[in-house]
Amino acid sequence: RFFCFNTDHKVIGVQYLVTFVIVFGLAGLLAMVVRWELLTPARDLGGDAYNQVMSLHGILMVAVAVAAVLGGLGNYCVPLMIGARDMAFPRLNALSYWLIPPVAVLLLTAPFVGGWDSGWTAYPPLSVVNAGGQVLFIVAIVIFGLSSILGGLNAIATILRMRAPGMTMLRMPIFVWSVFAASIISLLFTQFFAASLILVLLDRVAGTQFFEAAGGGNPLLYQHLFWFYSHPAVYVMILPGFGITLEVLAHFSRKPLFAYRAAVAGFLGIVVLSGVVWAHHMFTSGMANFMQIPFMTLTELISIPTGLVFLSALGTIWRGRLWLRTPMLFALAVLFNFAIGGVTGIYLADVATDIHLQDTYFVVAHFHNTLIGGTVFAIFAGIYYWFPKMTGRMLDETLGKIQFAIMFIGFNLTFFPMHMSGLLGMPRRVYTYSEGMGWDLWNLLSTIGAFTIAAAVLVFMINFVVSIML
Ligand code: CU1
Repeated sequence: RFFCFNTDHKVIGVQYLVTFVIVFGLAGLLAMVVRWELLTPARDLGGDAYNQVMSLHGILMVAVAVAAVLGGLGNYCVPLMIGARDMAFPRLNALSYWLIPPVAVLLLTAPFVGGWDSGWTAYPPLSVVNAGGQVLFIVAIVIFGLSSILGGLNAIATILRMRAPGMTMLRMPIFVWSVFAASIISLLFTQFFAASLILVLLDRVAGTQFFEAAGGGNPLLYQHLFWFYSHPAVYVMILPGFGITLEVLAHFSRKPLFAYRAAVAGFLGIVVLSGVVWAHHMFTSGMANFMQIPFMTLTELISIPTGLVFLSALGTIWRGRLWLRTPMLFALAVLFNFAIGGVTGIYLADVATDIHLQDTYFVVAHFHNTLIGGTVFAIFAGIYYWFPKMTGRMLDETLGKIQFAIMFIGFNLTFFPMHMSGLLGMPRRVYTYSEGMGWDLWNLLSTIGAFTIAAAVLVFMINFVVSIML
């Protein structure tokens, strides 16, 4: 059943989860290559190979973060949580999943036609003139975008129309609300990423000059279109992570969720604000100066709805009788890790500090704190929490705690030092770096940390196999 076109939401949820756990493993191996290269300033791979590895790591991880929770746990849990028999459009649901394997094939064959070296952001002019792998990347992302849009549409229709009698919107489990909020963003914003890449494709193959300054085009136009999707996309990645975290915190604190309505308002506030903050990625790119203060202010306003979510989380564990099982440990770690990612975000949203921090390792540290420390830790909380529901078996608790301990230490060992190397001015997206700048020690620690995370994921894989087999 799991290798065929199947319209059952549980089967599709498992298909998504298994697929993205594998993609996560692959993208993680690429991260090890990146960290190996950066262990010392010496040149191991060289610039071309490094850029391709870094680009592939970026886009695969973005895909994992966008689709693993929504497609996997969202598909599996949402119909069960609202008392629906299945998703609103079961065949569309299966289609959304089966659009993913071609995406994987395109991305993984790209290295054989020269790869692409423009990162997951694919900025022109580089993305218009580089090797042919870029074309495969563009086609892959357009297909992946279609899958996201259809998935978002399906989830929204399901949540609005398929609830059992008596399941009003404000009685829905908080995870369902988080899927609903993220799906609105998927449905509305994904098209802009696809559109920006199709314009790049036209510039490459049809002779248009959308991004060619000599022909009257403007490369900055791409960045506006791209970030108009890609900032909201970070909330597609984190909102369902928040949803899982709140579910798990409530369960293992043995209390109902605190300030449920505030958390819902927080999710919806994030959806609204997500569409008006994109230019915070462009403070140093030559955008008009008068746009800086409004975008800074709007971005910093995001702290308010995010603060509501944290209020709900902290109020839930406050005076709870905490039961520190593996899912709970991961959920508590989400709060710790994401708090760091949130606070460092303020310095990046602030024009004056961002001018210094832009394109340094501080940025890399910031978004890995939110996306690994937040989303990936939440995915593990969700997998440990719902695995028994899916399989009828528990994941091993001892191995789970070992995985958690190794991963929490490894994660912070990897990304805390990146704040330091970033503050010292180390640029991101480089395969080598100057000696004598004080960057060596921090890079050594980051690399040790990265391999520690890999060890933790290995423990998870062992736990998964052992728990399924025995
Ligand atoms: Cu952003």
